[in-house]
Amino acid sequence: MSKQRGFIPFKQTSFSQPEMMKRAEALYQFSNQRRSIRDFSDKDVPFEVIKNIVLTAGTSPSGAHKQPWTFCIIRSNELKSKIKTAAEEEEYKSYHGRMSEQWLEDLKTFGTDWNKPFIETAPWIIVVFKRIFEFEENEKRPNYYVNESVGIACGLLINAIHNAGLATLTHTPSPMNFLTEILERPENEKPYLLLPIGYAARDAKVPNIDRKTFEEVAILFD
Ligand code: IYR
Repeated sequence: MSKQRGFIPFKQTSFSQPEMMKRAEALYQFSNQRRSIRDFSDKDVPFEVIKNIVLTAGTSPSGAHKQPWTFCIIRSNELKSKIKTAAEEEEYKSYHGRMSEQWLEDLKTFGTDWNKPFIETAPWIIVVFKRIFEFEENEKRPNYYVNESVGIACGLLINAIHNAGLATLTHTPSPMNFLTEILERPENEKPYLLLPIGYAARDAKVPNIDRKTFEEVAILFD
């Protein structure tokens, strides 16, 4: 049984209305500059920055506050090389038979293929694992809303990376059980997302695409 620790007072950080409006608009404008990047520079990024990014992701809400995530933070060239080789092997099969014609057509906009050089070029890779259950005193204990919790944590992670002036990509090699083996994760963890982190290459290009408008994504029930 987990220990109950009662309740403590909460003090909201709040702002005047003009300040609130300025902050909300500024965060939107800044977030709207984020792009998924596939061409990375090999310029290094201090570990302290990566640590704070991961700590930010860990502020995510989660089902019953189980915090069902593990962030594998990888700088080792040997591991990155193993991961790249294994990811490309799976991706090659995906691009040559496993993905539907429609899927391949939909990806043409992004110019992706089975080659994943960014796994080795970016100074850091984070592989996020979801913890589908916990072992406590040799017994299995459930986690709740694991996909939702880890998805939200990854959203915070991505915005924290952008906030630091760095670039990332949500890479989901499929299937990705090779990550369990290479990173020697226990059976209660399943790979969820791979994110290279670093500076965009000087000559990086991004697809010329738009975001949906407010009217396209929102319905106001006033
Ligand atoms: N995982 C593959 C394919 C891929 C799928 C989607 I949906 C994308 O938005 C982008 C790529 C890859 O990483 O190339």
